[in-house]
Amino acid sequence: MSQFKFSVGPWNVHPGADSYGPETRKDIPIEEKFKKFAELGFSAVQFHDDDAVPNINDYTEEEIKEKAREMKALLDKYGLAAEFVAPRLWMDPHTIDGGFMSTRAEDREYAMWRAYRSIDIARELGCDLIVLWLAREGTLCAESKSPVWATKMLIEAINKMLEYDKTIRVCIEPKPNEPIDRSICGTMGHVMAVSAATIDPSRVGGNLESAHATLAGLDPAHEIGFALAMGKLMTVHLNDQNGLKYDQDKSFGVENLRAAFNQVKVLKENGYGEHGEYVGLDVKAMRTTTDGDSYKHLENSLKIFKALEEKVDRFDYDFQKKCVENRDFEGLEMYVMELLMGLK
Ligand code: XLS
Ligand code: MG
Repeated sequence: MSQFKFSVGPWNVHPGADSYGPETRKDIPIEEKFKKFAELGFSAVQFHDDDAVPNINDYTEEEIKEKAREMKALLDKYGLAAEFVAPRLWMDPHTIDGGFMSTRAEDREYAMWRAYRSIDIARELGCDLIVLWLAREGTLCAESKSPVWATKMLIEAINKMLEYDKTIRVCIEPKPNEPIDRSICGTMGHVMAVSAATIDPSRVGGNLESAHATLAGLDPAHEIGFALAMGKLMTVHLNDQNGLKYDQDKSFGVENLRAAFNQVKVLKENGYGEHGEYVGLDVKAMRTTTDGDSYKHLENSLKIFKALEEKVDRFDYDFQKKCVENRDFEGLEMYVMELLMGLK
């Protein structure tokens, strides 16, 4: 039995299209996904603004709130909560050159419109958390915008959100690249600095995604630990990644088992979840996965996470202490490997 509550987004179950090929699976209606998420033991659903209110541009602010209330009723039907709402600032024509730091004022205004609607939707869904994955916030051409100006535009946008709703919390999900070439806020360290620069740092934190930390050449558990040390880890996106290439959103633990073990360990050791935080997944099935296995990557990720919880529960902290005192890190490392391989 896990000590954690888990969340997942509807985009984690998808028809398999990628940049180089069409869909390979049937699309699944969101209500069917909610039913299965509840059956798999998830407690909450992550949303983009237009997951909750499709075709969001076509509606007035009041109509958007009404449609969000309809989505809330659907969540209630399956006993699911909403964890967060994320403005999807990477698909609309207004976000071709980013949102908050677009070089066009009308596009920056559009990004704020989506950010404010995300807050409205979050409130109707009963949650107080906004996630900003800054997909296109940066440059494709380095000289197209000043990194100083762009960073200040991000802080200004977050300040406007904090003023729009006096208790909403804003959580940046850092990623160093893709689809952008040079990201403005690529690691948890950047997120903590941006948080400190806002009008209310207590309401601005981070969402650490395992694959994004790996793409930055950093250790996910250390990125998690850094945010925990600052008291600003608002959620996580656990998954895995095979080296420095495109974002793979692989099932949790399937590539880097020891790194996954240490992510679970740092969460457990530091009381993550005690203030209602969820363990969020951001995983995608392989394109080759068949319709019948559309949820298997979610099941696998949960199973691996829970198995690693048991490994952490069995971790011999006395042995660790002795190894550290004797500077026997070879012995400690081998103990961890034996624990993970089931030899201990
Ligand atoms: C990227 C983001 C993305 C969601 C949330 O990893 O998590 O998957 O769209 O914005
Ligand atoms: Mg993510």
